[in-house]
Amino acid sequence: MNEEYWQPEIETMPRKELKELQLYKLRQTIKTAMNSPMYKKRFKELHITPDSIKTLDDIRKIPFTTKQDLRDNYPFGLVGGDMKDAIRIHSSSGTTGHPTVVVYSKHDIDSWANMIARNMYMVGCRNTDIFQNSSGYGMFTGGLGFQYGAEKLGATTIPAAAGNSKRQIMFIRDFGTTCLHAIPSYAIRLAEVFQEEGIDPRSTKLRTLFIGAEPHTNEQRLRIERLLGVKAYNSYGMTEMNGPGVAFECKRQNGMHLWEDNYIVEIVDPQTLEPVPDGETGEMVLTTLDRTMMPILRYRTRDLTRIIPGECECGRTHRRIDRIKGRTDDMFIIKGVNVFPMQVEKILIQYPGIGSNYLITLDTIDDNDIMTVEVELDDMKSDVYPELQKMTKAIQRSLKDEILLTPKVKLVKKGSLPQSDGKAVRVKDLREGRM
Ligand code: DLL
Repeated sequence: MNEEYWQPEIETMPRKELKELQLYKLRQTIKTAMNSPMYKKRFKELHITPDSIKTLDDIRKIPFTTKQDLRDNYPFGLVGGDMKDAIRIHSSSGTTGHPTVVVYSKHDIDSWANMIARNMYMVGCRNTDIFQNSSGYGMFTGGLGFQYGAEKLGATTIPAAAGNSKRQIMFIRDFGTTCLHAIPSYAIRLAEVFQEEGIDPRSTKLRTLFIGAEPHTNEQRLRIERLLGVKAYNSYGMTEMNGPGVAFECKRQNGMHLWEDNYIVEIVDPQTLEPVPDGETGEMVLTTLDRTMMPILRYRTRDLTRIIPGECECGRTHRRIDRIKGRTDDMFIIKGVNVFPMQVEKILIQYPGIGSNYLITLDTIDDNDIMTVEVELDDMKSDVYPELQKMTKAIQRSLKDEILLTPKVKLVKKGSLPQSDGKAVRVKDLREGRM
């Protein structure tokens, strides 16, 4: 396999130099963070300054940052740059109460776009390629994130946005799309529509897929590759860390290179929060190194993964993380939307006559991911049919407003859902290939 690099000096930087670069950037990052209301207070209490960081291991003197910290300091409490330099805000779905907000300067947007261009180049995309993005545009980072990255690469971009599969296929055929960004569940849906329309995806120019934003197994990836006749590369990221682009597979498709010039990665035991050795699974903790507006230090991602030990044949020196194996909290992702069971609960309790026992079932039917919310009724209500129907519809609408997708809602008799003695099991995931 011939290797070409977007930024050879950075991508293949000897590890010793890479660590020196990280140390330098970490100190800069602390300097910026010290101007933010949240970190200013925190660092003062703990006497942390750039000078307290003498080696990379000293990062452990810095406390973790959590999603709760971002919510408590909503919206701009982590901003360390000057707001007059802010040019964009993104926010993440899947939070109850305040969303998680990230603010970007021009530098931050450029740096993020460069990282995505680096990823696309790594798997063979060039400025002659035609890139189509089936991600939702707007506050979700998969839209504009990839858009700016693909433009930076110089590809011709088609910001098709989410949904309307027949139109996606029309664009793929008419515009000669060669590479596509899709969440894995949507890639499967698209393959199904190709089949329904009687079109062989292999008759198009589509060859490369970037898939991410939700967990998927290697079997699902192989299925996507087989159905669409493409190579599908895993792409990891999260809003708090910019969005997509944080880690990406190279042509070896054996783990995702995490860009260590822009992030420090730690894997910790989720219970003790102590580091685990390379190769062992734990919770990933990330620190931004190249953000001038809103740095985040030691962010607990809640994602479980491991560092893949050893060097990659591609020659890149940035370490690889394994496919995400799960989360340490109860968040689940369906059709690319992040959902916490608490969000569902919050809606259900607003309805009189509804009991407190509920169950969310996730299933794949005809290659489509479906979410069903079953909730127990209080005794009296259960036989007034028109009223029940009205309430089902109303709950469905409120859930849609809260979680941005429409689940099936079933009101069931009191006592008919499983009861648990310990921690209630709120989510049953029956989707194909779930771990
Ligand atoms: O999903 C950013 C993104 C967009 C990544 C497009 C890749 C492609 P959030 O909505 O903030 O951001 O969700 C972040 O999604 O903590 C993981 O749990 C999950 N996730 C993201 N990428 C992957 C992946 C975007 N490749 C959360 N495999 C993260 C498994 C993923 N899970």
